[in-house]
Amino acid sequence: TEHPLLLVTGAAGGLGRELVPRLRAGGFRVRSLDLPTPGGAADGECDEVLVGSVTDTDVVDRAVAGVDAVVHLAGLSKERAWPDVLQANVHGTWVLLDACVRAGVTKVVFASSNHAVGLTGRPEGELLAADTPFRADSYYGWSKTAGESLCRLFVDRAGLDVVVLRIGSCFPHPGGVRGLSTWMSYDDCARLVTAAVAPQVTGWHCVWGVSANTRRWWSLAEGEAIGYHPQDDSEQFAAEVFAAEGPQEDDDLVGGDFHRTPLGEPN
Ligand code: 15L
Repeated sequence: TEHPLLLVTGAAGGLGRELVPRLRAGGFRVRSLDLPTPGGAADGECDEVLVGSVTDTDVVDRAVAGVDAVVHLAGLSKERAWPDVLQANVHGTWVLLDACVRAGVTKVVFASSNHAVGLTGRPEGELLAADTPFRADSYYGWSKTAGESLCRLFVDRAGLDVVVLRIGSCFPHPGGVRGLSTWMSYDDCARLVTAAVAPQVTGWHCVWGVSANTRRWWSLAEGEAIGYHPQDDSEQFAAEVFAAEGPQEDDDLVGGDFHRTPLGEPN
């Protein structure tokens, strides 16, 4: 189609509401799915709006019908109690993938997180590959390893084409010293999703979701291989970050301080 139709789950979340207008400006039509969120996607901001849970098979079946690709952002985005993480992030991902198979939708982009490998040490003088082994730092991070692994099963057993994005810190600004390494601008996020949904990107891919930060720890090679060419660099914020925080680091791990929160306690 001339204007491919994307389902964006979690479209009313912090990332979704920044991503959706950029995707629409880039020529995509967007169907959104999210919980009834105050201030969520309003009429006119998406081409089609569906309200419901990604764990609700009936809603998800309607959501995936006829779309060219799915961008799966829905889920809890931080540490939460085990049953909630399991239901929203793990079961919700299964409901979605299973619905895609039954509907004949083959292309899925999965929003994973650096916290899937959050206990990995920060490298010096080298960049971590995008397929760095799982080393979750939290139930939240573990749920992303489970989601990645479930996606892989659906690639291998059901013929889906999945791009897993191990997203760093996708916010308006890097926020702190760690963010100078982990930041991904919203514009680069839209570039990455645009590259990932392209039909010629098939099979299994796992890439870092990060901008071209001077201080990044993560390889851009895997992203470049699918056509992601980031244009932003957190270095433009470095002076103000160091002025506010000083050069000292918090933790020596990719996932920063997530490992300091007791498992299952909201952070
Ligand atoms: C994440 O996975 C979270 O969703 C986000 O809120 C940030 O904490 C981000 O990681 C990060 O590591 O900065």
